[in-house]
Amino acid sequence: MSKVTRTPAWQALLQHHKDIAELTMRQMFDDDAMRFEKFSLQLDGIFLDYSKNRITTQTMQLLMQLAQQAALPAHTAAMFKGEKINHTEQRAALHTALRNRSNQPVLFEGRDVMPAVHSVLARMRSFSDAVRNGTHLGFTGKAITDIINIGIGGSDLGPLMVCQALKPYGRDELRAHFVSNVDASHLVEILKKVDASSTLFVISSKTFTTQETLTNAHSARAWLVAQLGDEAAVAQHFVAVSTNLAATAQFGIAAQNVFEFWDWVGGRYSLWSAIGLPIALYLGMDQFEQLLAGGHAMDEHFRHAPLEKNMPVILAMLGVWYGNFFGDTSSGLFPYDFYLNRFAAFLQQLDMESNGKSIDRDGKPVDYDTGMVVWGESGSNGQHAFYQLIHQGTRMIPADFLVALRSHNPLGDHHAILLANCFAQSAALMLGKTKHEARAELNAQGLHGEALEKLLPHKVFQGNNPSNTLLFEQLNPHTLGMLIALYEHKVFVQSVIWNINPFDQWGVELGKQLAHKILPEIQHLPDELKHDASTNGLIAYYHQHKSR
Ligand code: G6Q
Repeated sequence: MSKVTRTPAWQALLQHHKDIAELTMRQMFDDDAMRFEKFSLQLDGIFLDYSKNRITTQTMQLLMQLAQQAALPAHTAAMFKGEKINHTEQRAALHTALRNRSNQPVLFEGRDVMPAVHSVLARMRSFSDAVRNGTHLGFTGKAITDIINIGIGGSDLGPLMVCQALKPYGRDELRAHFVSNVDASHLVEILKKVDASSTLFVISSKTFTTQETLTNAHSARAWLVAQLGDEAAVAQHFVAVSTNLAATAQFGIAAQNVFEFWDWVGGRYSLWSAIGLPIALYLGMDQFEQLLAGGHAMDEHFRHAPLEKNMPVILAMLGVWYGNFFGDTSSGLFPYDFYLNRFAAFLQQLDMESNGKSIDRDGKPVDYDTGMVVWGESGSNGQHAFYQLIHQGTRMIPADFLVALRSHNPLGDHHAILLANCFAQSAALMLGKTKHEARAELNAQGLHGEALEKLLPHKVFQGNNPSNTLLFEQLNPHTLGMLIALYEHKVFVQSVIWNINPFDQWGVELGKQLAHKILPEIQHLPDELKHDASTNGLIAYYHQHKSR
C-alpha cells in the first residue's frame, strides 16, 4: 500500500464513500435549506458554488484531513519558496514569482529572482508600447498590424487562450495570430491574411529546439525575406522568447530582440513570463499586468486561506473524491462564454500534462488513479452535442461550469438565455428526472397505457451528476488571471495528494525524440527499417504511394 492510501483520511474516505454512495443530491438539498450557503465561496468577484456535489459536511472534513495528511501546506510553501520540487529535472516551479506583485523578494538558490523578472517586464513594456504606438515600425516604415506567434504546447496555448478570452480589450488595427502546427497549412493559411511589411513574428520556444516551432520559424523567415527582398528586414520583423539565448543567436535573432525567461518556469505555466509577449503586444502591457495581478491575488488566497475555505483546494479535493473514490475517469469544463473558447484546450494541457503520471515522487508505481481526462468546450454548444452522454450515459462526469454575470456584448436577451441554459444544465444534471416525474410529463402530453410505459424508461434521467459553477462579474484580465491561477493550483494540490511531480513531462520529450528518429526515413527510405512491423509498414507504404 502506498503512503497516500495508508493515511487514516484515505481509509476513512473509502468507508465514507460506501456510506454515502446511494445518497442523492436532490435529497440532500431537500434536507438542508442552507446547503447552498454552506458549500459556496466568494473571492474577489469570483463566486464558487460547489453545493451540487455528492458531498456532506463530513466528506469535506475528511477530504481536508487528507490534504493535511498529505502535508499540502508544506508542499505549497516549498513551491512558493523556490525549492526544486520538480525533482526529475532538478528545477523549481516559480511561475508564482512572475506574477508576484508584492514587494517581497523571491529567492531561488539564495538569490532574489524579482529584479530579473522586473527587468524583462520592463523590456516587454517598452517593446509592446513601441509596437502599439508606431515607434517600432516594419522594415519599409509601416506600422505593425499583425503579430504572429510561432510556438507550440506551452508556448502557444496560454497566450492564444488569453488573447482570445480578452479580445474585447484588444483593438481592431492590431491582430494576433498563432501558428503551432508543423502542418504547413497552418502557417500558409495565416500568411495569406497578412502583409509582410506590417507583420511581426514572435518565435516562442523555451528550449528553442522544438522541431515544429523551428520549422515554422525558418519558413516564416524565408517568406518574409522573399516578400521584402532583403535579409536585413528580419531584425525589424522577428523577435524571440526563450531560455536558450545561444540558440536564438544561432537562429539569427539579435540579442536586443530576445526576451528571456528561466528554466524554473514550466512551459504550461509560462504565459506569465515573456511567453506572454503576444498578450502584451495585443492588449497592451497595462492589461497584461492586470492579468498578473489576478494571478497574484489567487496565489495569496491559495497560500493563506484555510484549506476548507480555499478555492483551489476545494476544487482539487472534489476531483480527488470523484477520481479516486467514485472511480471517475474524466471531467468536463464548460465555459458559457464565447471568449473562453480555448479555455478547455488550455486546461487540458495544464492538467493532463501535469498529472498524467504513474510513478510517484519516490520512484514507485502508484496504486491509485491520478490525473483524469479533461475535456470540454463552450456552452451552450455542447448541449446540442455531447451533453447527452452526461445526462443519460453510464458514466458520471463531474463538470465545471463557468459563466460571467455581465456580457461584453449586451445584445437583447442573449446573455439571459446563456445564463438560463448554464444554470438549467447544472440543475438538470443534479436533479435528473424520476420515473414519477417523467410519467406525469407524458400524461400531460396525452400519452397513456402501453405506449407510455414503453417510452417511460427512455425519459428518465438518473441525475446525481456533480458540478461546480464559477460565476464572475465580467471576463476581464484580472478575473482571467485569477481563473488560470485557480486551475494551476488545483492541479498542484492534486499532484501533492497523488505524490507525483506535476512539473515534468517526459511523455512530451518522448514525442520529440521519436519524430527526430523517423524523419530521415521519411525523407529517404533506408535499406533496412528497424522499427516494429506496423511502423516499418507505414513508412514503406508512404514511399510506395507518395508519388501517385
Ligand atoms: C509544456 C510542455 C510542452 C512545451 C512544448 C514547446 O509544459 O513542456 O508543451 O511547452 O513542447 O516547447 P518549447 O517551448 O521548448 O518549444
